[in-house]
Amino acid sequence: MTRILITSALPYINGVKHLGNLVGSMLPADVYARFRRARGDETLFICATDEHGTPAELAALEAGQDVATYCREQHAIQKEIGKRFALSWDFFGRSSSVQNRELTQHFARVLWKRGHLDVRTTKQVYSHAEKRFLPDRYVIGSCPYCGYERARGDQCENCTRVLDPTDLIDPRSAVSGSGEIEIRESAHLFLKQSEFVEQLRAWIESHENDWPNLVLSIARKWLDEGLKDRGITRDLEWGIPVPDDIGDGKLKGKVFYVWFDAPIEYIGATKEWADAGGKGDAWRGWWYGEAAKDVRYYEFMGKDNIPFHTVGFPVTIMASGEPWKLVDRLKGANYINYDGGKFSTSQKRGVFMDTALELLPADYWRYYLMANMPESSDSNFTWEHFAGVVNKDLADVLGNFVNRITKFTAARFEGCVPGEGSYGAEETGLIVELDHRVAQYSAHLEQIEFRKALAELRAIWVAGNEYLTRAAPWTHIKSDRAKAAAGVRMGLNLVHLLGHLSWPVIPTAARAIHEAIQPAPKVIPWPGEPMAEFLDALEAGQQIHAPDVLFAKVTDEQVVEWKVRFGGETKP
Ligand code: B3M
Ligand code: ZN
Repeated sequence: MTRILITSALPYINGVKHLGNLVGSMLPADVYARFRRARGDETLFICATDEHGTPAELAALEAGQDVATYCREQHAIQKEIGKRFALSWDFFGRSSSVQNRELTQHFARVLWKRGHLDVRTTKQVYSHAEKRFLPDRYVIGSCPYCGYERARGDQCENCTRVLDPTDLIDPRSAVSGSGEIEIRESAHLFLKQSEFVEQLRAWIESHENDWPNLVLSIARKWLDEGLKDRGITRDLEWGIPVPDDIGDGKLKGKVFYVWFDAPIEYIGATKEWADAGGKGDAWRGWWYGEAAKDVRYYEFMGKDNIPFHTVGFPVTIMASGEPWKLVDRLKGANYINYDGGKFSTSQKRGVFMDTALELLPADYWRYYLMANMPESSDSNFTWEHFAGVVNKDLADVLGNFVNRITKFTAARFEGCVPGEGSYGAEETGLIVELDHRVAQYSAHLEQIEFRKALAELRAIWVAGNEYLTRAAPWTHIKSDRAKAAAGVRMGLNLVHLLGHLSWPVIPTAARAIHEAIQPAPKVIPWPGEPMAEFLDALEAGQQIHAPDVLFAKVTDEQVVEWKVRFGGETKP
């Protein structure tokens, strides 16, 4: 039996994440984790806040807090919101944990001892306005490759190339806007990535059949452009300190670069999980050597994070010479735009996880986002589109179906599964269709093809609804009670099936749907096949109940109100 290890890119600590962040990493990882658990696979789903780096320091400054306090509070806030979005992390750790500090320092020591790190004197941007070094993303300027004018010093958002602040044309401070900046010399540790090009290429090509094109093309582009050695330390106060035994005494007071320690936190958070649960060495069993041989490791992230996961982190692992697990399947997402522009944390543009939940429960968002996940290209959020999808798929199809059949059962069959009548050609046809569709849905989920999977899930809801319209038990009840009863029995079995199949995507509603029929276990398992058996499994005479309205429609007034409140390109 393979065990399934799942990590989602670690949300940055500087504030609540927007829906674009959610759909790129945490949400698809959650749907996949739930699917795997439903299928009975031993699954570990790990996430954490990414707490180091300049943005954390500056966000704390802005909030008037010391960084440690700021991070502790923000971690608790993100954890709470994740729970409310039904993100089923086994553990939600912190990259500032002791566990991560020890592991990061361990990797650095091993890399140093093995000769894969160098101390080099570098030129850093020092800002007089801020009286501090301004590393990576807090220097902005024009991208030397594509000309994008607001490229950050760590990476150009437009062409995804990784940059150094000194590569930027016309650099200025992103904090103050001040161009009064000076280049100063500072010693830093460099990871000699260039030594690993061949090994990396072989590893990446070994995945040419099981990684999405988006991931492969970004990884290859990086290698083809020639891999530069990478600075892995920074002149910051907040971060994991470089231990004294590294760097021949030239690195006093420096910390590791956030992108060096953040991926290591995938392992660190697994150790946090084990420590918190008194599980001893169990964390190693997911990551290291022989013990982890049966683990399949899946990573989920937005496309801007792909280089760090196909090159940066793998080089750290390869250079260690230790048998840590490398990723098996890597799912990268494109961007979702907010009404014609970008979602943006710094500009507070778009809908954020906390405000989304003020408007509607998590399942509305989960379904909409997964059904429109930016998989093969960027996608665009508009309020009209959102309202249309919710009203049609969730309210008219799924909600209406469950409502019609359970209400009718309550009114005409004393709220019990009727035993009379038998399935005929209509039911047999439906069973054949569902055998096919459920297998497809499952295959798409397994392949992490979410849009296809969700289209199939929707088609299954529609098939149930259409069956009920054809079977029309409300018509037959007048003349042929047995025929009506068979239709109702199938309808209730379908409700039960939808509770199972919908659980990975809309867990709260799926539970309510399932519980209309019978109590649901914590993990609602994948339905047994074949469908003929599953769809005739409910006992005659068993009591059911009609749930309250599952999904309310989004009204035109709400669309106008939300457009005014959240802004966007299109006018209300
Ligand atoms: N914190 C995502 C970001 O803010 C970044 C992911 C780290 S994954 C190890 O771009
Ligand atoms: Zn660029």
